[in-house]
Amino acid sequence: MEDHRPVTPENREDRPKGEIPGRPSSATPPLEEPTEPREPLPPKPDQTGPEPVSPTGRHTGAHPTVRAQTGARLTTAQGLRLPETDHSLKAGPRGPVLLQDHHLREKITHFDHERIPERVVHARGAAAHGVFRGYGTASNVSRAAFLAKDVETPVFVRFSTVLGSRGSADTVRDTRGFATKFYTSEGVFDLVGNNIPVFFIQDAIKFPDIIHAGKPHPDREIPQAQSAHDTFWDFVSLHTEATFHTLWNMSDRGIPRSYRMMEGFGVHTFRMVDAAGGTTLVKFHWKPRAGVHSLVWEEAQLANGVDPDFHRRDLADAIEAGAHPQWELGIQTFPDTPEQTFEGIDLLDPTKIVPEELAPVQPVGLLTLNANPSDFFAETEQVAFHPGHLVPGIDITDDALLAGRLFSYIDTQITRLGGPKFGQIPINRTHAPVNDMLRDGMHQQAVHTGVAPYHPNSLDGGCPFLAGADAGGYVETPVTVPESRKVREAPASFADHFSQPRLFWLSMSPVEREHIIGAYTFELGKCYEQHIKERVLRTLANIDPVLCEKVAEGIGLPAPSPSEPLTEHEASPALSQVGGSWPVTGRIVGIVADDSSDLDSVRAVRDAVTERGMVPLVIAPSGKKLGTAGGDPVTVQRTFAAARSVEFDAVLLAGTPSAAADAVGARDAKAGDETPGGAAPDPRVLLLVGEAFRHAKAIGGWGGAERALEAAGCSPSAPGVVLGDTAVGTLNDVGQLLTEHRVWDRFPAQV
Ligand code: HDE
Repeated sequence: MEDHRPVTPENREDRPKGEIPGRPSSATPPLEEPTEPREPLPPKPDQTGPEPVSPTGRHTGAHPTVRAQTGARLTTAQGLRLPETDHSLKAGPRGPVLLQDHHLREKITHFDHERIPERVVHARGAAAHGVFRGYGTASNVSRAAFLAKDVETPVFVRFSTVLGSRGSADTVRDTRGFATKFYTSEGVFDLVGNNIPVFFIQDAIKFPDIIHAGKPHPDREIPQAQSAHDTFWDFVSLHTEATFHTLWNMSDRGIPRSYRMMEGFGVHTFRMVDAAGGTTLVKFHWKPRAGVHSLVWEEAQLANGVDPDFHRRDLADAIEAGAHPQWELGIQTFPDTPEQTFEGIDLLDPTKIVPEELAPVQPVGLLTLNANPSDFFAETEQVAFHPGHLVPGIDITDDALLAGRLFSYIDTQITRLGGPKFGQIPINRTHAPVNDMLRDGMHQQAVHTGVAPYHPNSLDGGCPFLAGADAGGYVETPVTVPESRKVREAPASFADHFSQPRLFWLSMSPVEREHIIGAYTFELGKCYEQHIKERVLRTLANIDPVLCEKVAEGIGLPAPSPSEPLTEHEASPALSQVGGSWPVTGRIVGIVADDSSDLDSVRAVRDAVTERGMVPLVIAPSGKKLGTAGGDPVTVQRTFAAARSVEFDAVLLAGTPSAAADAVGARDAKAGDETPGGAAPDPRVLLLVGEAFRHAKAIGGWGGAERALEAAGCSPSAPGVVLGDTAVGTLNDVGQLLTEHRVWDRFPAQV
């Protein structure tokens, strides 16, 4: 039976983070192949589909618990028990393989077809199950049942990068998808959003263009999962409505610290409908309880190599450890006027935000992710989102970007999931009763009854009956469509491509501006074509002259002057990630120690980290427990060889029993890569501490740790370096620093 206990101080030592319960780990003896048959693990409660019974009591034919594994014995797909699976059927041990071997043919044929096309965008992702609880605060604007007070709705959320292929790395500079499937009592509602509130384009017809430009070059198929190449910058500098989204990508938002620490946005304006038919325009926001935090660029690049699954692992580990990530769903509301503008901002333009200071985000419910998928393919890969999966109380607007999406998402599943029946795949099944008149097709799972899948009919007693609004039916809002001519045009206000990028730039703190400058300088430094770099600089000049000058300096080109007047703005503090204080739950604290360390203090600080809801990882020269000679040995989670700074939000250097003794990492010279002469800090510890310092992470130490700090090139008097008298005292200060995510003062502010 799988061990789903949350990790606690009591059991943590036996279950180091990242190790899968029930599988061999460093703490459990290696498993030999078992000899007794055992029932497979039971399904998690959320692995079963909804009861497939229609309101009239008829069975729809779908099995609610189609499970791959039942019984303890190996079978064919037809349920025939098998005595052997390691050898093909042959005419003698050295003879030819016989074609009659059904098991061989079935096994290989199935294997040959195991892969399905990856998503054309958002191919790489990670997902989790959870629950959404409505606050009831939206009930005055929407009749949606799942938003009502204390209604709990199961959800499945998939996070993703956009450009990379399925096997690409997590911490690339890119937009992140944030797609939520709500299995509501009224049918599935999909909120298919991103972590950036605006989009590159205003009309879906341009989607193939931006994606072709962002994907690898068609000749060599490089670079993978990057925007740092000529075709991307060629397109976004020619197509300046992409300027704002690109600026968000170049900001810290393009490299989130964790999926758990991202905002989410519905991007388009939606229309909510209340019980009386009244309408309100809204924009959706997800606000992470853990705060909005990012990596720094060097850290992101290192993580891509050291741990390409950085975000995927972080999400799964946090959920397994019981640190369930949470977001509040919020809405900005706007009167549904014929102009569909708010404070002069066109609400149908998906390249524009409405600053939160003008329209505050009102919380309407809480999302908690509390279970990892148990089958990546069946759930994370096969989940199919669609912005047109709506419920009564939520309707669309005439946003031309959204209109194209309403077509695309169903169309793409037909290729990706092999036909129109993807709604019957367990992860996609609605939890509401289904009584459609869709019949047949590839992969039909349901066995229908009745003879009249058409309307009107008399042979099936007129069933299924239609549902008006009073019976929970989805009735489109009867909005007035303005009288007009057929044109291929956009409204005049859509031509403003620079005022909001400028608002964003002016709202950034100095350190965030430095990061933006660094990002453009890096990306353009990867381009080959000079005229493309010059064109990008011309767009930057229209955002801000300082931004343009600094990037121009970095790539060695002259800075052009703006071609449009620079607009004036009040800063929007909600756009900045710096400032504020956030919970430290789930943050990873590395504790560097070795056998010469004061192990009582190591135990004390490790337990104190856990008590504060953070995750301690002891880092030592080898995987051998520390202090085996006496007392309670300390389990090691990371060796010096396997640990890299990117994994830790803060690093603690354990002292020696005597403050005068050698610093952490000091050990006698033994062999190989160890520093000759002994008692010198290990170079891998120095690298770890030096990187943590460069990446503005909190660093603490006690009992002689200053020697290692100095050797790593970080001054003990620098901001965010804590030298404490005791281990727990040091942790208290480091924990305080962690609430601000990074030691921002350590970055030189020049703009
Ligand atoms: Fe998507 N998008 N998109 N998109 N999108 C897809 O659907 C598309 C857009 C978003 O985790 C595809 O099932 C068009 C905006 C997410 O499974 C595809 C346009 C936003 C995901 C598709 C857009 C998104 C997708 C690929 C321009 C934020 C991943 C596979 C009109 C509001 C969902 C699939 C998941 C996936 C089309 C623009 C978010 C091809 C045509 C704007 C989070 O249908």
